[in-house]
Amino acid sequence: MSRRKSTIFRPDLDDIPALGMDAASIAGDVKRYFSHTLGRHRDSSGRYAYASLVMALRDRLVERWRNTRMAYDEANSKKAFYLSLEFLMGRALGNSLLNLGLEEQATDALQNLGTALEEVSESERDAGLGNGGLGRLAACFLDSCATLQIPVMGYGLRYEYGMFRQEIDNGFQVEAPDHWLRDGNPWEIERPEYSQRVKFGGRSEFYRDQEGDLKARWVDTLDVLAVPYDVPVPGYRNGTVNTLRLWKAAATDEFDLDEFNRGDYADAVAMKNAAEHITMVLYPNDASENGKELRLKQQYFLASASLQDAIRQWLRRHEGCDGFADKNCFQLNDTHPTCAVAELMRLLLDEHGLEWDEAWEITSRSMAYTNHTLLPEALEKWPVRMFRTLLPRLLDIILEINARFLEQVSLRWPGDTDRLRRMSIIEEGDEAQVRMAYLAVVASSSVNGVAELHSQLLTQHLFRDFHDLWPEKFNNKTNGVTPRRWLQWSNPGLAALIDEAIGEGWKKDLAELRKLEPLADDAAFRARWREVKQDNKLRLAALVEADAHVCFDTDALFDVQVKRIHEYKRQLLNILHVIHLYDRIKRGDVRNWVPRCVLIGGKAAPGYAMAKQIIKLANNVAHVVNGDPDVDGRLKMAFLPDYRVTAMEVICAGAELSEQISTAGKEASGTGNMKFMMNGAITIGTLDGANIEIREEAGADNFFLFGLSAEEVEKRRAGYDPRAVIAGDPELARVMDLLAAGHFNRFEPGLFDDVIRALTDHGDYWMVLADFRGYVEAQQRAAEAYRDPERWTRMSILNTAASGKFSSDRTIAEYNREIWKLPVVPPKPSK
Ligand code: JN2
Repeated sequence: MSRRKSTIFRPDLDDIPALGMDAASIAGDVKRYFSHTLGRHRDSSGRYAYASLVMALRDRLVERWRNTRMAYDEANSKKAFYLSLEFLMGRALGNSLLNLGLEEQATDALQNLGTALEEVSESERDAGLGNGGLGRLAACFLDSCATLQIPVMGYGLRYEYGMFRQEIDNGFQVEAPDHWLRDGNPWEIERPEYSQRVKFGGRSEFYRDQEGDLKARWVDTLDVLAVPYDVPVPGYRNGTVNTLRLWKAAATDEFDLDEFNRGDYADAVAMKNAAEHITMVLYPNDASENGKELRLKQQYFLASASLQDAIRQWLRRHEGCDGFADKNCFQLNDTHPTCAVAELMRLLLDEHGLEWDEAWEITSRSMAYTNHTLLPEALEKWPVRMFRTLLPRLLDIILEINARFLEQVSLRWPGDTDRLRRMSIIEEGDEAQVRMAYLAVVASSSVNGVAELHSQLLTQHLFRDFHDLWPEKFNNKTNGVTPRRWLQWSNPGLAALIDEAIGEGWKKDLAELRKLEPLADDAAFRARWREVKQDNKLRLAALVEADAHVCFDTDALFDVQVKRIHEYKRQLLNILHVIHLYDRIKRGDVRNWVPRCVLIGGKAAPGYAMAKQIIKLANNVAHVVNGDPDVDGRLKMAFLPDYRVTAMEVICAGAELSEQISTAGKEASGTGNMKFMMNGAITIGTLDGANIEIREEAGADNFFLFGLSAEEVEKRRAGYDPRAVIAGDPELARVMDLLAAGHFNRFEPGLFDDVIRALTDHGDYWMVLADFRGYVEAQQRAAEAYRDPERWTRMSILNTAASGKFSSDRTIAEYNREIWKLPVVPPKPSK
């Protein structure tokens, strides 16, 4: 085959005229994509109308993307990389229109073409590439980085299957696969030219280089190709478009050839499959580790591809690695991408010829680690044996890091062998394990928790020894959420009312919401605030009707708990309260009754039996309560199936009471709590995670507090007797009796025995019963406040007004000021 001399195709793109941002230009482009690119002339599904509109928008994003990249290149500034196994992006269409300022134009364009934007938007699948809090936080952070115009790139995995779809069958959770890419994804751009090779297996080989120095290389590996897919991340009306780069695993060519030459076509295809399996599916275990080999492969695959890519970007403009740490920073989203530590060392030592001390200097200066949980079952540990077979060269490096680290510890605390054992990155035992959190702490210049209490507990417990050694590493970055998606987009009615009252400055500086405070005393404003909430409650009621088949009365108090199902989050406490209210109704204790609609939603990890039983219990209690004529509209309960980002956009706007009732000390921060607060819901909650800061901002009068504090929880454990609590509280005893008598499982005997026994026989680890009385009383205070609409509305306004701290813009500004230290780099405006 003759090859022509290759030339670089690099046409002058500067003379392409900027695309029109008016309705007519957009309509023209939509039409052309529909007819010429997609080859359609009619569409009853809305899918092709959707795809055409996205392509028209994508063109406009691409212009700004290029301007942003050129501005970053020109500034040659420091960059940060956000490494995360999860990015829970949800839908992109509404958010892109909002951030580009094209909502009206797109609405008009589609109207002129004979369809409605709202209808077309429904064709988009959620990008559900995350489990819950940690993944959605990463998505909010990307929005804030682009809005603040700082050079941050997200690195993640392009899972073929995202978070499972949850169906409810006879009250039980059933998981269905989420093949979200089936109809194609018009938001991504494949960039095979930036593919990277990732090694697995094989062995380390040591040799002497030309200078006679001992070097290592990783040989006899099976390589997998990492192919990047870029997703644009637009800032809020500022011309910046940052990048989320997602890696897909693919077989290498020689992989196929080797097998093929042995005449084993079927094996060749099977091997190809094994390679591509790495990014097939997101693990659905929110906050619990299960030590599966494929998960470690995913983690290393992300770390290696991303670091090689970052180094490739660096070497385009620099000779060698000097100065790399001054210009590059890697933020590790929990320990999941922590292989990056050893991988950067490997690349610097083995591929770029650095000495250990130089490589360690660069690595430890450029890594930063965020912890998202204190739950012991979520702390990642990988068997040394698994590392040895899968990533032998990384294991060498981890052991060397550990040896040098323990040397440092024994210099500081001579003879303290117990401390050495406690702090070692390798946990000894029947099966030696790598403690990923310790590796992350040792190798990072910054370690942060995600709310004040959580960061404090980290230094007092999990990382106490490390805090003794390096107090300066530890810091707090209280979480936040993007007000663009979680207020402006999800609640256009409230956003318009706020605009009218205090102007539009809050969209970029959420602290300005404080200007709403005086309006809490303005009766006319309160009436309008209520009208908006009423509209949003109607939208939420329609969702509940459609998906849970329960009819919510919009005059009732909307009491909402949506989040992953976990014992520490205590959905069970909420359900016990519902049973208590039901019991009160049945015994006629209904004086001054406040009608209430209780909504619970969330997914259980497929292997978490107790969480699945809690879902079944919620459904059964709802069935009994909703079907009992004695209840007579005083109480409704629904379990909403398939809770996800797009559902939360409707839920947070319509909620009035926000349930944040975790056992104190267990919820690192929470972020749903912030979305509800922004939208004027009032929190009923424990002193846990960011609830503490929410209460501080809103004021104690505008928060329904109950329960043991984190300290009290630990003190109370000694001698705690849940049966004595039941015996001492007749109303609780009645609730437990109803449960035990099978009132909610009449034709399903024994179904809830495990749930009941966890509370009574097994010591009620999560202190559900200990907090029951306090919770019931707080609920009573909430009901009383709700009976006075003026008072409730006042509290609601004051909550929104106080929510400014919980913008992820504030959080990201803190990460940047204290950790990343990146300059603001605005692009040149698009012509
Ligand atoms: C998390 C923390 C979290 C995890 C998730 C295995 C484990 C995992 C591990 C995910 C998987 C997938 C550790 O619970 C906290 C919230 O309080 C907090 O608001 C958010 C954001 O900081 O992080 C949650 N933690 F396969 O999601």
